[in-house]
Amino acid sequence: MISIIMGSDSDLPVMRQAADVLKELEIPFELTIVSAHRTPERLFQFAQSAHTRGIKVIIAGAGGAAHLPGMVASLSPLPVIGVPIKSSNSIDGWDSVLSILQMPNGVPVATVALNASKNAGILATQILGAHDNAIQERMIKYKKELAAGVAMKYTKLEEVGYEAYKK
Ligand code: RP5
Repeated sequence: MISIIMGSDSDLPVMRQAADVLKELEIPFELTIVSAHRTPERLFQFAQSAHTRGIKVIIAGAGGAAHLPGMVASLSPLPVIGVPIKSSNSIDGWDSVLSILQMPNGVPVATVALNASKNAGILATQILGAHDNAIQERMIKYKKELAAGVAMKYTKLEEVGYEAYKK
């Protein structure tokens, strides 16, 4: 089971992409709001108990002064994937990226690209797949589908030429 948490419901349009890919890959997940600044007690309660509830990986998204992933990583023994979000209080997205990325030694957060919660879902699945063959098989299939999608595009592009090519 994967846990997807975010600092605010305003993060949902980005964070739902993690949920969508986990659904596609048939990985069970929960999704909720935990705010580092507005609900600090809830953050502590969540982070200290997640591993006791069968959660294996935490995906945490936040924007601006994005302390949620790092604080969860400081309290939980689980791997934490951080999703920096360009949110309403973010200057340009770099604030979110650096807040999540620049963790001190001893407290890692696996940080994906800005707004890349889909990649967070895929990475979480790959972590589960490292010790679950059925899940790993799904990732192998997923990668084959990615390659097949690109093959269709370059075959068409080479066939019709760049001027006639339409997406
Ligand atoms: C962060 O502040 C949240 O993760 C969100 O990205 C941002 C803005 O929150 P709202 O003011 O929209 O609730 O803590």
